[in-house]
Parts: sequence; structure tokens; C-alpha cells
Amino acid sequence: MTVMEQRGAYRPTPPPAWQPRTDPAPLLPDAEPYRVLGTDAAAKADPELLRRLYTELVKGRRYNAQATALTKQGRLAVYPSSTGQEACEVAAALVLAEQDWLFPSYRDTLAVVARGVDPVEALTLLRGDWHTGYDPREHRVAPLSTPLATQLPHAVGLAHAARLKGDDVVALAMVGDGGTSEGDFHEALNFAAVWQAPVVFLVQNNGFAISVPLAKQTAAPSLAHKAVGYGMPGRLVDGNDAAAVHEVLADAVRRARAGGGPTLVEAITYRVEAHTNADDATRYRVDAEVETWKRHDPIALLEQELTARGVLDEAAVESARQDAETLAASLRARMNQDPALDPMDLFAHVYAEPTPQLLEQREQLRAELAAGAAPEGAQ
Ligand SMILES: Cc1ncc(C[n+]2csc(CCOP(=O)(O)OP(=O)(O)O)c2C)c(N)n1
Repeated sequence: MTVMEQRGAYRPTPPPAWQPRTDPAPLLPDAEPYRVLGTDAAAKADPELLRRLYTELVKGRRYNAQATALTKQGRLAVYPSSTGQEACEVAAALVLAEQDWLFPSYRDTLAVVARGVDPVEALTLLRGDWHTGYDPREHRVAPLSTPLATQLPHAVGLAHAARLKGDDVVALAMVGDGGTSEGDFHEALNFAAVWQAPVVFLVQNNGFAISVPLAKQTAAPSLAHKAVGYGMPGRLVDGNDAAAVHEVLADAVRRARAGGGPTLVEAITYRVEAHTNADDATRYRVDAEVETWKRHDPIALLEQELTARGVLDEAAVESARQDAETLAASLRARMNQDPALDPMDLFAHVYAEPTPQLLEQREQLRAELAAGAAPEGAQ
């Protein structure tokens, strides 16, 4: 006698009907990163936009090289270079409308400068001079965030608040592959999707979180797949193809602006230089890998496309290089000036109402400065 026969006529009450709350299929990323340059899609790309992207990429690479050189001269404390990732940086800045907000991480100085922030002010934090270094409201650029992924909930909060107020604002938040393992990433994406906030998350998957390769960071099929678990679309894009990154981000921004909610974009790219000037990348990766990525260079890719289409001639290439040299020369000259700093500024803008501890420390520093002594603990 089978178990079912022993049970006789017993039939369990069927559970309440279940179906997925949303169809996951449209949220899934494509199997391959989206590409434009070197494909049929390139013919549809706006030549003016491509030319602008090109000029900014060339300027961006020169800026990275100059900032790295400034660390060697002791003019900059630390610089996390985005060489090799310029397409993501520039596209993220150019895709936004004036009223939108950019939420960068420490690696995203190029995006901040391409958005209009003064190139020296963008480095002030990394020089250790003064808090954020620029007025976030002027160009609607949040501070360069050093604590990983903390900029993401801020972006969601700002975007959600703007929507509640009826303001036409989209927030674009940038984060690295390592940052996707942080709790802040989860909380930000979850609330963004629940609230349908107008946010675009751009993950620059550059292969490493300092020395930790992606394979030791996650077992997900791709970082873009994580979007599905939150109920938002995930898009995969070739992060070295400036035209593709711009197009994918532009779609996501349009969707967010129209009330369609957030999108997670994973850009596949590579950090060509070390994590910062303080890191030795040869200790955890082989040169052959770096060389392979250098052959898929964002500037070369765009230059080939534009030259083939007759949009870029030698004079235009030279003019972009000149613009880049002018930027670097001005950065050098201005960073070589000793800024006049007031040590008391350390305590300004920390809290609207300073805590008793801060007031005490401020008075201690003031007394030491007045006595002409080096602050306690200084050499
Ligand atoms: C909350 C937090 N934990 C740890 C660190 C130390 N840290 C600085 S950079 C970094 C790696 C981040 O890698 P990724 O997010 O991939 O960005 P990338 O540097 O490659 O742009 C870590 C662990 C930090 N800044 N913040």
C-alpha cells in the first residue's frame, strides 16, 4: 500500500495562488556587454557627441597623468587614477542634464571635472587641504566619497526627495566592483527600486578591489544580474566604448526621468594603473593582462571610429592634445602654489551645531596656534 493510499481521501488545501511579482525576464542583462564602436550601431551615433567625448577622453587621460606626477612631487597626497576607465568617467558626466546630480567615488575625479568642477578644487580633498574641496551645490556634484558605497544611499535619498517635491532631477551614482559587496549597495538598490527613485547606478567593474579580483568578491553571473533581485533592470556595457556607455546611461537617465525607476549599469573596464600611487599592482596581477586591456583602449577605439568616418582629422587630434596640455600646464602651475590654509577650518562645517568635544578640540588648537607651538602630536 502506498503512502497516498494509506492517507485515503485526504487532500491538502492548495496554497494561495503564487506568481512572480514582476516578470524577471525584461530585467535580465544581455548575454554580452553592449558595444557601439566597430559595430553597425556606430553609424547611428551623433558625430558631435562622439567628438566631444573624444576631446574629454584625451583631456582626462592627461589629467590622470598630471595628477599622478603631482603625487611624486609631494603636491598631492594620493591619487587613484582612472586611466583606462576614461570612457565611463566622461560618459557619466556628459549624460546628465544641468539640474541632475552626480555622486562620485574617490576614483571619479575625471567625471567631476568633466561635469564642470574646477580641476584644482576637485583635487583639494586628495591633497588633504580642505574638506570636500568644492561646493557640491554649484555643479550638483556630491563629495568624492572615500568610504565605499556610502554615496549610493545618499543618491537614492536625494533622488527620492526630488521626486516627492516634483523636481525634475535624476541622480547618477558611481561605484566600483568592490563597492557592490557593501551593505550600503544593497540598501541603496533595494530602496531605489521600492520607491522607484530616479537613480542610475553605474558600477565600473575594473577587475579589482585593490588586490582582490572579482572572482574572490562575488559568485554572481555578472554584477548587472544583481539588479534582478532588487526588481530593476541590469545592463551590461563595454566600459571602454565611450559611445556605448553614453547610450546605455542615456537610456537609463531617460527612463528614470520619465518615472520608470532605477537601473543598474555594469561597465566592463580595467584599471590600467595601480589602485593608487601607494599601491604596487605587480604583486597581484600579471603584465600580460594589463597589455591585453591596453589593446582595447577607450581613446584608440574612439579615434579609429571617428577617423574611419572622416569626423576626426589630424588637426582635430592635435587640437584635442593641445587642450589637454593646456589643462595639465594650468593644473601644474596652480598645484605648485602653496595654498593659504587656516588650520581652524578643520572644525568648520562638521556639524551645524558643533559638539562639546569639537569645541574643546578647537579651543585647544587655537591656544596652541596662538602660543606659536606646533599642534600637539605634530613633528
Ligand atoms: C567602507 C570601506 N571599507 C574599506 C575601504 C578601503 N578600501 C579603499 S578602496 C577599496 C577597494 C575598492 O574597490 P572597488 O570598489 O572595486 O573600486 P576601485 O578602487 O577599483 O575603483 C577598499 C577596500 C573603504 N575605503 N571604505
